[in-house]
Amino acid sequence: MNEVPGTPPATPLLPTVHGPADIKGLSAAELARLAQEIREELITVTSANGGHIGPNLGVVELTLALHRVFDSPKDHFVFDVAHQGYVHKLLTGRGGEFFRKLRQTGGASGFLYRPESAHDPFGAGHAGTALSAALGMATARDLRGTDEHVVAVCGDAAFTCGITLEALNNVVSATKRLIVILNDNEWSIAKNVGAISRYLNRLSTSRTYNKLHHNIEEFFKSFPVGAEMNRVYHKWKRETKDFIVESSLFEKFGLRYLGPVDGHNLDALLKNLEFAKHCDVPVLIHVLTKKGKGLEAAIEHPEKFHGSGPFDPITGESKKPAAGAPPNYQEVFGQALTRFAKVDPNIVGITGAMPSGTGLSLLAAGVPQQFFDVGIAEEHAVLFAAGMATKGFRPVCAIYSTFLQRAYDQVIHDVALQNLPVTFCMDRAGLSPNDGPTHHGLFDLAYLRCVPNATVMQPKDEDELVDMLHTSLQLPGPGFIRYPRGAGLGVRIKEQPMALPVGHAEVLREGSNIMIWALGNMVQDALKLADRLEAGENISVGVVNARFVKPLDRTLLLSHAACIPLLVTMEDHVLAGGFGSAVLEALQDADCATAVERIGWPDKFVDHGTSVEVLRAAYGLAPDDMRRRVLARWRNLSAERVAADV
Ligand SMILES: Cc1ncc(C[n+]2csc(CCOP(=O)(O)OP(=O)(O)O)c2C)c(N)n1
Repeated sequence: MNEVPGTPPATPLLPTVHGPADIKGLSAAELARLAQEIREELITVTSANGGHIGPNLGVVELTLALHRVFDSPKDHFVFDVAHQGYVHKLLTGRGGEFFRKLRQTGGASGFLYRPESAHDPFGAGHAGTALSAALGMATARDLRGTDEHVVAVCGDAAFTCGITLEALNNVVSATKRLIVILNDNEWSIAKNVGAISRYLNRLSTSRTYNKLHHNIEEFFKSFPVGAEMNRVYHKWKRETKDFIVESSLFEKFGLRYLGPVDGHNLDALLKNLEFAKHCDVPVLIHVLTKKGKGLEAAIEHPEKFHGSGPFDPITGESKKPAAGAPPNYQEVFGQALTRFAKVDPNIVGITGAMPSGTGLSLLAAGVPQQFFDVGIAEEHAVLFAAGMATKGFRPVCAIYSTFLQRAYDQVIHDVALQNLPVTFCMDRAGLSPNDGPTHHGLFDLAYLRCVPNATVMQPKDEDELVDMLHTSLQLPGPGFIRYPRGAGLGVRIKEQPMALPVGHAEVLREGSNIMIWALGNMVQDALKLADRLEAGENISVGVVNARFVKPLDRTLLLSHAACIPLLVTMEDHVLAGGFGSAVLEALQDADCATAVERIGWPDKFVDHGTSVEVLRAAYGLAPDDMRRRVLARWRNLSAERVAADV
């Protein structure tokens, strides 16, 4: 912080802010000091815990201005994605220790979250929801006849989402009072893509538009300030601007366009928000911000610091993985796809704004003409893939499990119904612990298992992931491969991938009393569980790597069910409709009453937490819990069998 030499350091302001009321009386200098303290706190906490540091550093002044002008929680701020809500949390009584445990068990969620605060009117985590939700709130307000303000805070990449555009199309027919902030930093996670992004760039750099705007403002500033003058000024500005330069896209949708405004100039932000507050038409304020402002490394590497793991707060250096650490699944996927695409020009990779997260940036670097980033547009990504598949291409859609939820209709109606050969690589299947319920990939088996023509699989390690990709690229219809966040097991990756026999499981360890059927990343846990079950007990426990959930290896399953008293299923997925359910259905269809103990996630939204292990323990899935449950079931079964024999 800049201090005048010889003057005592000012008392920190941030600890005195317990709610928005505490910033209302601060002077301009104090607000600037508070902004600096907030940035320091953001860097301290995210450098330790990881988090969305870049987006939050960019919205410090904007969030301060929002809380200064509006009156939360009476007025509502709806943040798109809500990954940039840390500053809002710090200003709404969620600082101190709670914020220090950001994204950890018992600490603040990384997103807006209704149960966390009355200041979070709408939770999120997925992109593109703010404008629709805010419009719904504004319309509800109008129907109730109340007078609160609703402000949607949308990033520029939100305008690559179909839903945002659908909402934009409805704004004027729904309400006269809505404030939309377009927080334009030119970045999605990667550089923003598409025609709207290019348009915004032209709008914010158009010299004619901006010069005119500036000149009119200067002209009116020379008059005494008054409500009437203000009104005339804005009316005149509006009309003149529309007359002299083509009106903005937003004006064509019926919103009053204000800006572009320097998003780090508090005074300009306050003036524009004050004006918007008194408008009797929906308003969009185009705010230009710098992602990562206040942290050199984050400005230089906006993609890396969009959402980062822990890093050095001074240098921005991330913690390096230990030498010889296994590669991440997404890295293995990206490398394999690039290798395959180099020899087959029909293979293309498609991402919805997640090139680095999915590993597709490797494809972009290696075979750029076979790589497509379509923006945050999962529905379009899947349809686009379907279209390419009709022309003989082999598209690979790399979409996180949680985000594929958004394209469910396209999966069914456009890909599966027409049996088009699109491969879906669903990273982050299973837990995304620090992000929490919006990001856990715990539902994909349930929503895919019921889709005709789908082949659904999960590899036990990264080498099998490559085999599955290779296998899926030869299927006549859609293939879905799910795999977890983070590191693989460190197994050797074969030079030549193997085409797996579809619908066949792999027995890894024979057993005669209990057979564990495990899926994907649970196979390792199953092998450990088998050891722990056998230790000190007179039982024999086998393990199967299920590989395919659909089609399930019924032949092997029924052969086990015929001679093994207890089957256990293990999956990193909710129990309802998942892999264990598939096993139960297969047994039921064959009139087989073999006992099945299912291990998976309960019928609850799983919270955010410090790690997978911590969350598993919290939901009764720690190694000891699993052993206890299976043993109890085994003992009950044994007791029943003894009783039956008697
Ligand atoms: C449906 C969906 N797809 C992908 C993501 C991953 N994602 C999180 S933030 C983000 C970029 C957001 O960019 P923008 O809205 O411009 O905000 P900024 O981070 O630049 O402030 C993306 C793609 C998501 N959250 N939701």
